[in-house]
Amino acid sequence: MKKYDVAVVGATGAVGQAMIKILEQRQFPVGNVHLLASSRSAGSTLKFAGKDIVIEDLAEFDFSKVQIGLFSAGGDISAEFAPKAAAAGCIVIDNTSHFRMDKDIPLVVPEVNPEAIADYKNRGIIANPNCSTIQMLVALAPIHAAVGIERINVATYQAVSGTGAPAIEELKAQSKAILEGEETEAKVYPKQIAFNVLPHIDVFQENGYTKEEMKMVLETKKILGDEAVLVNPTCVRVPVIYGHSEALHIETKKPLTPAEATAILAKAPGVKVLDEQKDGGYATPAIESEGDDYTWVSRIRQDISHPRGLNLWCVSDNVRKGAALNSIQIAEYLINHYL
Ligand code: NAP
Ligand code: 12T
Repeated sequence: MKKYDVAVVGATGAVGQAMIKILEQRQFPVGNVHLLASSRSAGSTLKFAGKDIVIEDLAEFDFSKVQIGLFSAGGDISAEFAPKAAAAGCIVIDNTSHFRMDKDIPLVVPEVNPEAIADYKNRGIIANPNCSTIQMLVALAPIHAAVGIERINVATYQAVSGTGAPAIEELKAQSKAILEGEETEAKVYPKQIAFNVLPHIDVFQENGYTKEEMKMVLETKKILGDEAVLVNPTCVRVPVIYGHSEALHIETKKPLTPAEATAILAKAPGVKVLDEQKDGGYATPAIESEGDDYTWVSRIRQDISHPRGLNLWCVSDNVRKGAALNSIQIAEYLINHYL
């Protein structure tokens, strides 16, 4: 079997660590692997497939050594190094928001618009969408394809792992301090996240929405190829470590009963329906989604205030399907169809 040399950029981070684990678990045909991070980590080692691999400094890496680069070291890093890597012949799959809305860069959820991957030829870069957009579209694209969706109202309940390893530490440290009756310290988030919720993810925009909310609006239109679809988001951080949840309220073009929606979703790729309408008969981030590849859908029911309204609850591991797994699915499609 043909093998591909792969660079993981941001290998020490929350997403990079998940990338390494998923490359191993899915037996991606990796030839040589290069684990890249900042000069702070260069020289120390990480394990890949049972071997110790020395971390290399991104700033000094020669991207002509690899065919695929999985980038998750922040938008500024991608802005500088992704075009350089692409110029050296490495195809970049980028997890940051930097290139997502560029017209000539494909923005891909493999269950939804894999055909867009063909456009990697434009600039040698493929963008991975935002975690909240990915799981929402895995759940809603099959309904959009069947009956059309006019409008999506969504409230998210997002895990701290979305912000990276330091945020996971902050939630744990604050939780411990509170349980021990001590003062808490907030560094990563502007207010205490333990035993609290913050209606704020990413930076505030001029229109009063946050950047995370606007990603959901703009990325949804691009991925569905439907400029008319309306998205009204509120993004909220909750004290969960892994797994984002979303309350989805949709208005379809043609009416769709909850039973019909359930039948569509039961056959949809990447979706698992858990909707027993009894105590515990629904998906939760810490129990069902953590470490799992599926987008779980529960609480499928008629909007009692709207004739073409449907409500759903969806949960997915934000670091896996929301970032690392989605990128590696893109890489698999790329090698199977184009390389
Ligand atoms: P993290 O845990 O804080 O890790 C950051 C990683 O970036 C570390 O490996 C770090 O290496 C590396 N890095 C930082 N500065 C660098 C530099 N100057 N040169 C080379 N490497 C550098 O963050 P994370 O959660 O893994 O997220 C990383 C990025 O992925 C985010 O900024 C975001 O853009 C993207 N992301 C996307 C999604 C999504 O929705 N698709 C979700 C989460 C994250 P050191 O250990 O050497 O500092
Ligand atoms: N600020 O990739 O904080 O656009 O949870 C993903 C997650 C940005 C992104 C977060 C973020 C992204 C977060």
